[in-house]
Amino acid sequence: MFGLMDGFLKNDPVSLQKDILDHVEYTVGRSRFSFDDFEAYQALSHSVRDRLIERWHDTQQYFKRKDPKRLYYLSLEFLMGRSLSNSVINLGIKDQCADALNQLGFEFEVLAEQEGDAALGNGGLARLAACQMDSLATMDFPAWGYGLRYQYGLFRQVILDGFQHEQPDYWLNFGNPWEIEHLRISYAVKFYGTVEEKQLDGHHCKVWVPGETVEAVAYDNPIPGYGTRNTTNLRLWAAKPNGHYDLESFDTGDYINAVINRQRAETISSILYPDDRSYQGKELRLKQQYFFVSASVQDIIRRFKDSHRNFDQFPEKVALQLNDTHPSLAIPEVMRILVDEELVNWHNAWDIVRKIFSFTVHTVVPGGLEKIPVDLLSSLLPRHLQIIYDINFSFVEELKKRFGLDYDRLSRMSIVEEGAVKSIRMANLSLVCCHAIDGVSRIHSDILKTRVFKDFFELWPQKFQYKTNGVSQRRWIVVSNPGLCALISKWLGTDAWIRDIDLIMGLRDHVEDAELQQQWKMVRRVNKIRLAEYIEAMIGVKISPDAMFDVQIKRIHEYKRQLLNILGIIHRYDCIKNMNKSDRRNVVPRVCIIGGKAAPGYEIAKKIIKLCHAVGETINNDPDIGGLLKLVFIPDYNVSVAELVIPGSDLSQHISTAGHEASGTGNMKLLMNGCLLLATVDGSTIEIIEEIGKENMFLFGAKAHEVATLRAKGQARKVPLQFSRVVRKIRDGYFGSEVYFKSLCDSLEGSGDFYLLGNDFASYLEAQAEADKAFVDQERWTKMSILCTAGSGRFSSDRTVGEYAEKTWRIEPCRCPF
Ligand code: 26W
Repeated sequence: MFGLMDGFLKNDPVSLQKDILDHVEYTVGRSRFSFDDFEAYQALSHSVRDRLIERWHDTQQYFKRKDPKRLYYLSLEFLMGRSLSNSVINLGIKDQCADALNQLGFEFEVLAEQEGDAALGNGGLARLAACQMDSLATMDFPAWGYGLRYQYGLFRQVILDGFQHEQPDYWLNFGNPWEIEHLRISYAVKFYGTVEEKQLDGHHCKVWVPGETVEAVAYDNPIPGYGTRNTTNLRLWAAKPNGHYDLESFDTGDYINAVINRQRAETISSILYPDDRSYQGKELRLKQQYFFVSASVQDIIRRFKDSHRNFDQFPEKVALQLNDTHPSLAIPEVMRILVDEELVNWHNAWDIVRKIFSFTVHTVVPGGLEKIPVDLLSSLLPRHLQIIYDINFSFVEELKKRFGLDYDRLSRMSIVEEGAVKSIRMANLSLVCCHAIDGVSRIHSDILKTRVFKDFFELWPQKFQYKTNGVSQRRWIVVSNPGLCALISKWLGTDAWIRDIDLIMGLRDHVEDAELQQQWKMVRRVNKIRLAEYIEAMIGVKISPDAMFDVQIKRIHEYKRQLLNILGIIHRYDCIKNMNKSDRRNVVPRVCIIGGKAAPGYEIAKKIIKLCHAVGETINNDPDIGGLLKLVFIPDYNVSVAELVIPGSDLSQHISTAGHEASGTGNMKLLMNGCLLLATVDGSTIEIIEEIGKENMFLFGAKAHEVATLRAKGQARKVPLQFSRVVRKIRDGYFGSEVYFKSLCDSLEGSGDFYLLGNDFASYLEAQAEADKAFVDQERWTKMSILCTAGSGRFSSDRTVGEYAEKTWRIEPCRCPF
């Protein structure tokens, strides 16, 4: 092994340089005297990977020896983004790497840009999983993540003539140095077939005879903690054809087709579903869910059995967290393995299941709750359907005892939904079988308790908890905003806040210090210039860093109301056009930045993207407007684009119709970076208000408790004149494409406007005017910005994960010695 000493790889620049050159030659296969940026990136990554593997092994050995209770985090999606910068920072070797590269004539930042994103997720839920993995490792928790190794991540968004087009993201094309392929760690996952009754060792057993078997192969992605040797694991499964050949299928003589059929197994892990709205009831999606869940559960049980003789201690050693209901087939899978294969009796197995599972809900929209058609389940997973029916039978009996024959209630709460399409309600299954159900913010939890899962809350109030989401300050300050990171450490006199986020409050003591304010502004300006350069390079629009950068970056959804933002911009444009010269001097120049992907089948979201471009086209090319207003759409918004946009933003919008955003995590990232928020009183924003005070943000709009009444009013709702005027402009074709935009306009007027844009428009404009006023006074703005960062401590995923560890998972840190 390269640069080895005392069993550890050395981290000084000279040793690193030698390792990099060795990897150029032996791994990349290039001459050490001639290689380009990408090859240097590959060699550097492999040198970092070696160090990760070393720590990974030590950590797993240590866990094995100590045998602590472990957490397994099951998620169908992880949005990891890039790994290089994060890894070298968490390993504490960034400066040494930079030095080593400098002497070779390379620049670390340039190499870091060579890496593509690992985009194995859609949005908030998936990035939350990534931040929580970082916190789990940093806080020394014995935790592993489990997921799917999609060959195609979330589609790339390409904009042509203002329309979104989706291109496949074949992210493994250029290799992936951050994973370790373990061809020998694999499990058979079964599908289809029948269930037979048999006598086995004197037990009456159900035996599932599958119709198809697919192999799950492990790919491990080391997750290094910061300031610790602990390096945990994200194990992703890839589907491969099973090695056991059914001779019959080859006997037909059609050898070619037999092989091709088997090869189809790989489609299971080939593509991430890009819809973050509703459950589609597609067979492939169900196969993906079961595939990753079954391999993970088999792996977990195998590991437990390595050091335990029976399952008595299982609940003291294992906690399983379900990231939404997507992995909830893990519940019947654990039952099946325990009862059918390990011959644990049903009662004991059920006792175990009820103690080990917990789940988190990430949506408020009932349409987002998964339902699996019974027909589909009975053909794909016949044994699991039986198990679910058995669980439901006992549950319904329990309900009858408690509530009597209240059939309405019984049918609402049943795991099985009768109706045109008989289905399994995955949320109800999870509610029945988990010991804890978490919302992702306080208001979200209240909505779950009083509306979405009201019946279950009445039955089991103690199961309902909430853990407000958080984000990792390592990724969202240290990696993405090194300038601000250095400034924070300088003024706090320590960098300990990177592990202990509460210290960041200490910035409040310096908020009046003119020197800090000056330095704060400088750092922010450098970030704005970097962002301006990126925007010019990407879409050719020149913007001035003197303007206020106002951003809205998130998936495109009606409830997130990007449309409200665009209507506000049209209104602003109109106002400027109607101003005389002297009034224009008082206008605060703005650059409005919108970024986000629309689900491929979500027509209205796609129209919103087109409208954004059409409006931008008009405004940006209007010489009469000059530098006072620009609207740009940043294409292909993803984690690494976020890392660039967030540090360079002055104002950010989180303007969902109150009661619709379960939590929101973008608001936390922007807050940490000193970006002010313009927001509705929704999701985690409510808790942000408690931390930084409403005087340091711009709030507007109807409150969650008013929404139902407002909706009921329908056309009787007051809508300001400015709103109708702006919609009229779109209808009249001022921005072109009037036929295409008609349905968008219709959704805002008449009996439509479900998301209350018209109702909130006046107060939205007022909040925007307040933001303008605050920006004019740069000293005040800078102080508010500092107070945002200072007040962001509660929104670290370290806090979230700490709460889960204590209240839900009941796990303790297990710190591997250096
Ligand atoms: C089955 C289709 C589907 C797929 C994904 C439905 C719903 C989803 C996710 C739950 C959508 C999602 O990412 N939700 C977001 O989760 C974040 C993390 O908790 C929250 O901050 C956001 O408010 C929530 O929209």
